[in-house]
Amino acid sequence: MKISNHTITLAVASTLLLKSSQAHEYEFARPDSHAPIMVMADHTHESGEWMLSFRQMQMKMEGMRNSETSRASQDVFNANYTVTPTRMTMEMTMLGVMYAPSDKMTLFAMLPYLDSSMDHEIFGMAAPLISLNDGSSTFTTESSGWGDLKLGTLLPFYKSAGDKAHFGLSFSLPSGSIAETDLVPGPGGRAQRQLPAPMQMGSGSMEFNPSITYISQKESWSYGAQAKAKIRLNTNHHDYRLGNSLEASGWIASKLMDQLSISGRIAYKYSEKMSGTQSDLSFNPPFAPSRRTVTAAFSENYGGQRVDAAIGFNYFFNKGSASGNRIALEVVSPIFQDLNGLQLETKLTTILGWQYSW
Ligand SMILES: [Cu+2]
Repeated sequence: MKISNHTITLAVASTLLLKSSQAHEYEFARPDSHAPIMVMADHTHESGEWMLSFRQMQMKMEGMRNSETSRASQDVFNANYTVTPTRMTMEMTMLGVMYAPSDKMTLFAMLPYLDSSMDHEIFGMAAPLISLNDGSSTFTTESSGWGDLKLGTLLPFYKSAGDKAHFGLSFSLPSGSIAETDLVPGPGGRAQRQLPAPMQMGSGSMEFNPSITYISQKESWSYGAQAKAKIRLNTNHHDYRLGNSLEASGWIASKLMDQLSISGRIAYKYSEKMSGTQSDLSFNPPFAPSRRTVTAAFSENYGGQRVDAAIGFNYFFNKGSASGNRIALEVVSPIFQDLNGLQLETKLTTILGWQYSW
């Protein structure tokens, strides 16, 4: 029996045709077409589409750490600091808008509102000297306000069946205050004093944020990865510049139902030390010239590296009057922290988000 070349060609061609018609086409209308909610600039839109988003994030930090080891307040006092942070909570509300003037470009803007609180402990012998009047050796500072406005564009550069990739280019403008003060104990007693950088609303610097994102969608699951950098372009008017950072994140998501997906994500973040000096804060108290003020006043106590693990859920309203709405939740926990100098350890971060596109 003889099979002609034509028959083979036909057979191969029809197999390929069948395969390609079964190959997954990228679908926007499913819960995992957006990354886990903590990932920003993760998706692009089609020409003429708008999206509004609202994220509510709570980040908790507690206890001090040097490198990979937890440290007690006494260890911080032994390192000659007069005050140590013991706990910090940051609540952030992030408003976002996206618009695609064409399939080749999505524009976005994001503006955070921050509400932070930091608890401190004072070195026992110094407490009476920097006068808390009530004799207490702890105090809390608070600050809140709008943060830095971010404006950017997302540029898709690759699309093939269920796979997509885009570049992100954005700038963060120093719109957030870096002059936040609160009642802080110090030489001469409790007074309104400049708060350290982690309690400020913005970085005070112009920032350039490039990113690259890749997403692959299968029939009932998907995965994605994003790398991004934060490059601080100038020293702010308080004479310091927060360190540049680099972050890589990878996730996998599975559709549990048409409307609901579950995700797992791992992220690695590296940040440099601060450069410059927060001169309002980093001095040696006159009553004890060998001692330093608070850890967060000194540049060497900034930066480090961290690995986070996260679990998340995305819910997409795909029918009815709520169609186009999305809600999402992600809970993030560090699994590795290697911090420069002495800094607060990050604990749990939770983020709840709502998105609506039309
Ligand atoms: Cu969007």
